[in-house]
Amino acid sequence: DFSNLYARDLLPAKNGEEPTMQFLMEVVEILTSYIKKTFDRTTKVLDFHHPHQLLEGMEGFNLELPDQPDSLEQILVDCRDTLKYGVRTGHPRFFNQLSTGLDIVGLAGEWLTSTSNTNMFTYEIAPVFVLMEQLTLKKMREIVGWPNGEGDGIFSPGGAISNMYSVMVARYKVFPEVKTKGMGAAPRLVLFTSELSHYSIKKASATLGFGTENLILLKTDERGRVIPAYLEAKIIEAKQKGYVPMYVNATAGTTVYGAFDPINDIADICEKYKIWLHVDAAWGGGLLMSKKHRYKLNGVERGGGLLMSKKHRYKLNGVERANSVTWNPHKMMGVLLQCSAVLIREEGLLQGCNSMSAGYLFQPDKPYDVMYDTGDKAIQCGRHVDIFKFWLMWKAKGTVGFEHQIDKCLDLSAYLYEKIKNREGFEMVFNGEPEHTNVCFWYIPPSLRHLPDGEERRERLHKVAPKIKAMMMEAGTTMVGYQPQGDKVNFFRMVISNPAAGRSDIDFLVEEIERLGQD
Ligand code: ABU
Repeated sequence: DFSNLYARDLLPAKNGEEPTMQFLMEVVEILTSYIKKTFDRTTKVLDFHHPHQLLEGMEGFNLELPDQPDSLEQILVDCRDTLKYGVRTGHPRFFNQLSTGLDIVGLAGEWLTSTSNTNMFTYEIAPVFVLMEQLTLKKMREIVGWPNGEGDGIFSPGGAISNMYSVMVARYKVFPEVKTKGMGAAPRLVLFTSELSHYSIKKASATLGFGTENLILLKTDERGRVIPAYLEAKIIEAKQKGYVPMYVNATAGTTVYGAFDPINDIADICEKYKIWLHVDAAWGGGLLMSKKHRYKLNGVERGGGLLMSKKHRYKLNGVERANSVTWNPHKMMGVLLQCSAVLIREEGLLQGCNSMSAGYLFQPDKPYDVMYDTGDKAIQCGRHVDIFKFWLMWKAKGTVGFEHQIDKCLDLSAYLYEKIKNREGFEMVFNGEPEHTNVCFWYIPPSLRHLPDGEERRERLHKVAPKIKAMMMEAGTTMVGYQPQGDKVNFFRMVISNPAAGRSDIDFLVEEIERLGQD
């Protein structure tokens, strides 16, 4: 009975050990029951309520903060209800986001991380985690293809921040004086990225003082990939205007289409004009773990072995030529949120760019090698331990386990593509097999199927995906994203990164869209 017990009765209170253990056992019961339900296909993905309903308070669950302490009984109700009214992002039928899944070993890592409640800024207070981070970053750089995994990097609070780091470091490389004198010390700098790249590149341009007008958006082909000749033309145009082209972002796996920009062609241009090449592989980086999906060999035999053509265009071919790479294990690798790395090929730039040498934290005369005090490379001071769950998952699966997991997701997206490409009522947004797990399509309800192409059809079709999605959320059966893009009206974007998903879940999604999409 927790009705007469309060937080003040738990450890470190005198005689607090027993109530603490009982309370935590109850919490574990809540957690394990949630986990079991998450993987049970007969449970809903979500129990949707509008914000005003949750704010008004559900039975026994009130979001308002009290002046006086609630009993532990109420706290346990709050724990249960918080999960109950949330979304089960690990459910095999949750396809709404790029980050999905509920890895059990990762979860154990996250619990232990919270229990240790420490900060990544110094070796002094996070010795094991700092070493795990260094070793894991090195392994990731090896997989990118940098010799001996040399270089630098840091885990950051998400892909947008990782991308921002890349822009900062690129600027520091060419105009280090901006750190002390500000942007007035540099000429007019311009950056380049695809019109379909993640909006974080635009955000970084604004936040870091370049201005969004100095970010040149590049045209893409029918599959959403940068057209290299267009990039080169834009670089020449910028130079003719007296601007300094400084940074090119190539995306490996765009957010909506899952497109891979041709990295080798872009790298050739960057080398020619001496421009920093960043590869935003936040979404596509996971494919680096897959032999099948990262490379394409050109089949030219040399010295008895197969050599990969430097020029070959295939997904991540050429990524090793980048100066920096963003890679989010919390997406395709199914690591629990958050887990995002920025990798930098040249050592020393991160430290040079961001260090402020705060004397109270980064004392040079500590009793250990202070190069392990990695916190001054960050733009944050306090930094969450994102590494442990990832390191633990890697230990538990091995590299080969991640490879299987990723290959399975790509197989499932191929299955979905084959299933709907010629199915009545479905229309693909672009032709051809998806490069990543993104499958983009319209569902055409029966009443629109015979309407001729034109404004009326477009207007009506634009409303279909939001309407089906709203019904899906109300029913709580599955979740998938939608959006307009360019001149294309709202379409569904199916993405598969959830290791729990199987063919039956893909079948379910398709049938659910058909069921809800009847006129
Ligand atoms: N950082 C991009 C995530 C977008 C998505 O999950 O759909």
